[in-house]
Amino acid sequence: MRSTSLPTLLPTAGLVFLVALGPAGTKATAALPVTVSGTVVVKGVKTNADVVVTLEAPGLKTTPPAQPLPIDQKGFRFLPHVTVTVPGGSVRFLNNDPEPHNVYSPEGRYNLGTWPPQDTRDHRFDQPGVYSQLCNIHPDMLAFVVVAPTPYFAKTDAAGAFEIKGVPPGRYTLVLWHEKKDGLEQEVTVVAGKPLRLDLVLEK
Ligand SMILES: [Cu+2]
Repeated sequence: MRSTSLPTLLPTAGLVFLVALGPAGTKATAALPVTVSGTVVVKGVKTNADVVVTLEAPGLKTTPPAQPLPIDQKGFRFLPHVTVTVPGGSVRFLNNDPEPHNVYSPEGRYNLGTWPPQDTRDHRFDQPGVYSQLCNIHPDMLAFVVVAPTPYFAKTDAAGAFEIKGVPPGRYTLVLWHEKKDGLEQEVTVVAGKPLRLDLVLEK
């Protein structure tokens, strides 16, 4: 009733009133993205870090980063241990050690060869998936590149905390990945104007 009579009588005041308090105001915020955050506790491992959290739904568009994401080879380790990107995204391996390193991936079916200190190699990932990164000179070296089919992803810190900003309202499958766990899938609904907080446990 109000929405039909007010604009007729008081066009300007009516409009302001509706945007601020009325149903029109609710509509205006409906498309506003939401922050999805929370924690993941990973049972039976030393740290809650390096869990990849994704919010997946059919038809989500992804844009690869303009620059390759760096993975350092330093102290005979890959740093970071887990890297997340989207299809079309590249990584750049930098040998920061005094000896040669190699990179190969069984899942990716590539071997980038062996290269000397301070040299780099790039690799682009076109398909979603999890790709282990290994060095055939140093069998203890291991890293993962997770190629997510969604722009809405995060990686937990040592406390298990994660935050995904800018999620449009809607229904998603929340997917957790951890290198030593089976993972977890859960349906979640993101509601406009309501930041979503999730406290999750990875048991097995
Ligand atoms: Cu190596």
